[in-house]
Amino acid sequence: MKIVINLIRNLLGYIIIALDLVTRGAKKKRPPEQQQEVSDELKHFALYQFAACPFCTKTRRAMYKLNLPIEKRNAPEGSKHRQELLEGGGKVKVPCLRIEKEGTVEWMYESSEIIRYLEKRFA
Ligand SMILES: N[C@@H](CCC(=O)N[C@@H](CS)C(=O)NCC(=O)O)C(=O)O
Repeated sequence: MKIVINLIRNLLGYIIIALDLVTRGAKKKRPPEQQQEVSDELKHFALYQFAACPFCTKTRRAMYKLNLPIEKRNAPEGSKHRQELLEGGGKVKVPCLRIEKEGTVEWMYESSEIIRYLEKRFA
């Protein structure tokens, strides 16, 4: 039964990914130097995610629209990224944005909060 539920969940997840791909439109354009600055800043960011998670798709969509090349780290069962997420953030829940600044690390959960933060900082 669990297999069937996971299958349906993944199928829906991939349908949402496909819908996102065809409706996402254009990404934000910045002058090259400004985009380079943003990209450099984003080297301290990583998004822990599952490929077919709808909350992750929503977050990736916002990242795409804001033109934010943030490293994505898949965290399936048994992966080292899942272990990092558990040990660093305290729970396995995605999406989670890892933000490193001045030697400290923040683990931000909740897609809406992550998107709000990125929009405020990079829009
Ligand atoms: N309210 C959260 C929901 C996130 C959520 O439910 N994520 C699921 C995946 S779609 C999860 O991480 N579940 C834990 C697990 O599957 O181990 C958000 O908007 O980010």
